[in-house]
Amino acid sequence: MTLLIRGGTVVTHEESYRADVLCGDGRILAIGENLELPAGAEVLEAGDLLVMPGGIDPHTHMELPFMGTVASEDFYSGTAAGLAGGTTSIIDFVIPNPRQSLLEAFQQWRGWAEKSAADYGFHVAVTWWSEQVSEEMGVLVREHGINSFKHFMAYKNAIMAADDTLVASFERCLELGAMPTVHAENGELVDHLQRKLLAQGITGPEAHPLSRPAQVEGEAASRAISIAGTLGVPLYLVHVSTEDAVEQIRLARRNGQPVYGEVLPGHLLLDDGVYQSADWQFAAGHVMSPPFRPAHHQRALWQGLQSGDLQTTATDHCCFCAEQKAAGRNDFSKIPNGTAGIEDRMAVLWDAGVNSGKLSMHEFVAITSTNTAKLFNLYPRKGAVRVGADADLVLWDPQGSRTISASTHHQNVDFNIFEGRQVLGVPRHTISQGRLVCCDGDLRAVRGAGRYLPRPAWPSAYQALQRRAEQQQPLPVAR
Ligand code: DUC
Ligand code: ZN
Ligand code: ZN
Repeated sequence: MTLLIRGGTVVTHEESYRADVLCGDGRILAIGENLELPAGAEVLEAGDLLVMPGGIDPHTHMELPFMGTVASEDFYSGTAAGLAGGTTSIIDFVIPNPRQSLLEAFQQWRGWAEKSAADYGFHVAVTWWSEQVSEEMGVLVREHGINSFKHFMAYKNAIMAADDTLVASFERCLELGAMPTVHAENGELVDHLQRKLLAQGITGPEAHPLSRPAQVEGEAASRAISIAGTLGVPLYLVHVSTEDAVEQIRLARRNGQPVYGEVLPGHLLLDDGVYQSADWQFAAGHVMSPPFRPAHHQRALWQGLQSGDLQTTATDHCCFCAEQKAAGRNDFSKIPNGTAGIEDRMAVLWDAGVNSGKLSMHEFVAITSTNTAKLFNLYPRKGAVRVGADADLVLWDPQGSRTISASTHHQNVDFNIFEGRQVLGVPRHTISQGRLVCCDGDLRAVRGAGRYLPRPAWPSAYQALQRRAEQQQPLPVAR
């Protein structure tokens, strides 16, 4: 199928210019002014629309078995909702049970993901440690295109990785040229505070943020950064939500340590007031970890994006319906943690970031797509508008508007943390693998059309970092 996008303005992370874009065989075939229309090609008039790389969401949990239930959004419905919102690729997480083979879990997730409507990759979580885990990490890197491993520093007695596992796994990542990533919350403190609050009879969702205060994230971020710095391995922190963690990242980067951070639109825009609602379902609907924070943290997160100390935006898309959240009716620690967002991430960030003047449209492309592609070795296949890249594009309408609501969204969940928010700037059309998959609100997602994205590791670059750490040379100061 050949598609000519005619007359729009191409916007990348570094430039913008008027051009036609010709797509065929799933790729971008040509970019230029007044391109000739090949015989049989479909034409999409872009007019005043911006032609940008499709969004990449580096943090989703489709159909995740978690906290005694399974996330309501599966790989088809979730990636379809992403396409409706301009996101054309995801990186989801394989999360093995402790003592489960990583390879077995990887194959399980690969099977579930076959129904995806958009391209997908995986980070693999290290939830326990043994010689077998170490060997399987090697197999995943060499044979299955995995270049990032996730570590949950929280969720004690479930999937938490304690310090011994972090150290062993980070060292293994270094050998393999893979990126360690962390969910930075001190799981011991969370466990302790949860018990204490319950013993005091505080059982509602208002206890959720009290059990996970900002220091819990700051401490874990600092510890993970110190471990990575000592070993000489890069580090990526998922869903950074506090000023404390941004400060740790900023300090490390100022010392030349390769540390990267991701932020979620919810943490940029919502505060912990949501947990005070008298409506239990409303408050529980916002229960995710890390929780929404006192408002002053938002300023630090925006500044982190503006300064480049935080590079990516994600959603942690992990959906649970009201009846699933009800499992924690008498005990907040049993409310399944998770909120939706894949459909709204780009529009919310455009509206709150670009329209407010906090971000340029080039920075918007960088934080919604290009930076993720670069960090996780998908660039320039993804995250770019250039000849040879995958034809994954979003045609953005800066004048279009939408009111976000669970009653109209495509996400398979009955709650939306952005309910009622009006956004100016929306995806008008989405193109995946050169196919028009969402056209003016008409979602044409195809079950199973998504492809697995292997992501090669970077062994030689990492060996240089390791040598530098071993020689204990001072790192150059970043400017
Ligand atoms: N946080 C959530 O809210 N849900 C899934 C896992 C996580 O870390
Ligand atoms: Zn997490
Ligand atoms: Zn997550």
